[in-house]
Amino acid sequence: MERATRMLARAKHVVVLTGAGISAESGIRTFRDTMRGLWKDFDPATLATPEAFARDPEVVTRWYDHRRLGCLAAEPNAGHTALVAIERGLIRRGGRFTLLTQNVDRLHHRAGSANVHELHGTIVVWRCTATGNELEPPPSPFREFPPRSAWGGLLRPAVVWFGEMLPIPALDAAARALRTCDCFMSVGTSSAVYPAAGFVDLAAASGSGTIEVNPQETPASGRFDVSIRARAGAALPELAARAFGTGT
Ligand code: BV8
Repeated sequence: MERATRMLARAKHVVVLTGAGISAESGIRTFRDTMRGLWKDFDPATLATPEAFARDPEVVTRWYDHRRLGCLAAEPNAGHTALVAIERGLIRRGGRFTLLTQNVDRLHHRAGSANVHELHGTIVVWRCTATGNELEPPPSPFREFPPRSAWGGLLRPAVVWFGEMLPIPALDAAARALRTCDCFMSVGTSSAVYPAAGFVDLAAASGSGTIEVNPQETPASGRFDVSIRARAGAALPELAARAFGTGT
């Protein structure tokens, strides 16, 4: 924790990558945790694909609507608010902060993070597959599955499925930030999904210090300078307080 605090306290440009683990303490099941109840027999990795949507749009849209309502009902937790404190602390002292998230739940935005890039899109916005038009459905379940837009096409969540390209603006922002950062922190991700799982290597190649925050060891743990075995909701507020003297 001391080494990570020093890296953060000295940093001019911090890049943070987050995964489902930072939202676990908000009650949102992580991507690879087996889900309970209705969805316990479904493998997320097979449902989060264009092929699954083409094969069974009803099951896929029911799964995503179930998750969408869970995300809308959730609240940001101490981990999310600590990242806001770190961002504001850095800006106060003339530094820069870039948040790259794999999460689709919009909790970073709701916590108050300003410079957020959604690498895998967001579940709160849905897209008409006929016109490409996007909309933000109300916080109530769709009435029909698969849902259809007013333009007549099937609606799908505006997330990035496996085999789909990430949004170019988010990828560009990530590439630019990873070239110039001097402190890279990966929080709550199993480092299983690319290209995000390779960001630690890009940051290290730019001479950046690298920190992982995860209660479990991951396949990438050995590639970080510092690996903090702790929950995001515990480690991030402590890092924010030690490095920036701020509460969350
Ligand atoms: C692409 C959809 C170009 C929305 C998701 C090399 C380069 C490029 C691509 C590939 C490549 N190799 C393979 C690929 C293909 C593929 C891929 O990576 N496959 C993997 C399985 C090998 N990548 C792609 O297809 C990407 N597209 O690159 O386009 C292209 C196109 C075609 C062919 C090649 C290249 C698209 C990737 C996006 C896929 N969509 N989600 C949704 O339904 O959510 S990814 C999905 O996994 C989620 O978005 C999630 O965010 C992401 C990563 O998972 P995690 O966030 O890490 O969550 P997980 O449950 O795994 O882990 C949680 C962690 O939290 C755990 O470690 C746990 O210990 C920890 N934790 C728990 N509690 C806490 C905690 N940590 C802290 N505090 C706590 N309290």
